[in-house]
Amino acid sequence: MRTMLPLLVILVVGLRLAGASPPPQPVACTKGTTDCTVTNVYGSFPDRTICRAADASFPRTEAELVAAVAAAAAAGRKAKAATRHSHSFPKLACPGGRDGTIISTRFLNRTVAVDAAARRITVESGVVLRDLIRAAAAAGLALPHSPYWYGLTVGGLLATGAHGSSLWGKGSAVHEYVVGLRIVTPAPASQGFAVVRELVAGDPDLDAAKVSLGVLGVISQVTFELQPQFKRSVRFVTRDDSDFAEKVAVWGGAHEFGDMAWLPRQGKVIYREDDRVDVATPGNGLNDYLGFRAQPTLGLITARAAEERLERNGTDIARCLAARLPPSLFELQAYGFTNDGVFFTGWPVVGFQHRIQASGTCISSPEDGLLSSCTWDPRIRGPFLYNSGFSIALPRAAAFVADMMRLRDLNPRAFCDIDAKLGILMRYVKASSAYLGKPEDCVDFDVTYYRSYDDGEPRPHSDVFDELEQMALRKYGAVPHWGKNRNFAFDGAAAKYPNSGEFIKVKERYDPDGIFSSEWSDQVLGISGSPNIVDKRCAIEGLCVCSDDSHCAPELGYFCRPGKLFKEARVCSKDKSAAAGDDDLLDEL
Ligand SMILES: Cc1cc2nc3c(=O)[nH]c(=O)nc-3n(C[C@H](O)[C@H](O)C(O)COP(=O)(O)OP(=O)(O)OC[C@H]3O[C@@H](n4cnc5c(N)ncnc54)[C@H](O)[C@@H]3O)c2cc1C
Repeated sequence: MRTMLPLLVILVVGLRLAGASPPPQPVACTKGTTDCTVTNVYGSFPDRTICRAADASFPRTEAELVAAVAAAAAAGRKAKAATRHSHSFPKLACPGGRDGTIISTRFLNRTVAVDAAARRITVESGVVLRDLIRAAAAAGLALPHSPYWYGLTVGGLLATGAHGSSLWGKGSAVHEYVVGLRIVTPAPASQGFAVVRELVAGDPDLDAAKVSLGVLGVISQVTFELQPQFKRSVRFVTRDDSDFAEKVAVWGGAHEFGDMAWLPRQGKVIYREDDRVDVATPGNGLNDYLGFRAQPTLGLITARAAEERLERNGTDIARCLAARLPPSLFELQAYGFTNDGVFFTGWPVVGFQHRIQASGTCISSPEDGLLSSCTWDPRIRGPFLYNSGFSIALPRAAAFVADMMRLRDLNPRAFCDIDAKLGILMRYVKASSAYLGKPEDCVDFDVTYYRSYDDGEPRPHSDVFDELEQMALRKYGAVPHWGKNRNFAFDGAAAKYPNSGEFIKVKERYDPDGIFSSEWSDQVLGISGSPNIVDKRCAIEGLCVCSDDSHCAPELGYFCRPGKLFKEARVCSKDKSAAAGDDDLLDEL
């Protein structure tokens, strides 16, 4: 997720804060460890609820974890692993029902073993990515690929198939580097209600456990195969988007860690030229990505208030003018890269893998009483965002990009909000043997956009965003990122995975009573129910695709209409005759 808002940038770019106020704990209990709730890092799931559970446990050892799973299994109660920060947007972290038990991996956060000779590291599942890559580096080793944000836990990032960007070698998904794991699953009374299953490379069950949505049990430990420490050389180059569609097909082959960000309104693409270089290459560069640094909360609140005014009362021209600033200021600040950890003196930035691959200083800095925080901290009324991520098979990616550009050309100003959030990020992910991993080599499209704090409040040009996503999912067969997106994106998702049936078979063996299954996991795995929540204004919230005007906001002039380019799409479009015409008039100026 790449977030930053126009005024926010004016207020904060250039500031480096010592403190940060790490995000609040997602699990809260009113009486000790009973009567609990769990939410995500935004404090709000896509349906704006938080989840309830009867109790929570916080195991510190594998034995305590086994006891927690056994207690849930013996009582026939629903259970689910929850992590330190709970970054997934959908309701993955919720145990089923309202009387389940939350098993937090917060204190399962140790490095178990590092074998430098065998290039392997074993960590507990609650270890955050930051600590994994640092422990590897301390032994002269490197995790070759990872997500860009290092606040994710090993258990959570594996469960959702999280990735960086690469088509080289085994590719960018972290689960490709798993060579063993220990998972605690429910068991019959004769085995004490819980067992530890040890899976090693070559065991077909590993293809289920590596990307599991948390429905098989709780992973206790994971062993990764690493590589000798290496350096990368990074350079960002901005060019016009005239050859963007051709480039998307080849960029992942040209650069080991290459990615692309498209600024649709500006008609530009920011190409990341990022390659492995000899470890002797001079340079001690650091990636401290601006969007993942702590920001002054006052600035975040002010920026959000300004953005709300623009969204509600602003014109397209005003929104588009504001949207020009963030990309320019990020470029001016080298996106947060420095050549030596302090100063940026020019591209390329060369540095060790662990200093370049991921960042996230807003979770690392000392508590400062909420003077500053991560951009998305739910304790303040700051930026509030949707984050959609979907992957399209590489052979179809160029055609999708061409369609996106055609949609943009119909009304470029409708795309300004995407520019304001630093564009659509494209990353490469390789086909996986994991049953719920990517079925084909693909390009992952990641887009962040404005979310209202008010349930059902329409957003200007949301029809364009919705059409784009529906086109990706339906016309191009995109698969949604398990840890991102709004509900409608998961409709029929499991059927897009040729091996989802194999996954279900393993689930039935590991957890026949569905203790680790929830309403949400049953819906997205196609077991029962639908992820859609059909109600008034559900399409405005992304909880459904509209099939009736009431799913939009007809009283405010938003009606359910076909897409402008992808006619099969159904989106909430503003009826210009019903709406005030100010925008149109001003746009002519
Ligand atoms: C700021 C930000 C940046 C991001 N950057 C990227 C990125 O670069 N690339 C990318 O692919 N994704 C990215 N994501 C999305 C992210 O990958 C997923 O949301 C994610 O992996 C969540 O990790 P988590 O540790 O917070 O797990 P959670 O969201 O807390 O949990 C996810 C699922 O994993 C299960 N789980 C957790 N631990 C265990 C365990 N020990 N055993 C069994 N199941 C378990 C949970 O029950 C739940 O079902 C980003 C998200 C945010 C908010």
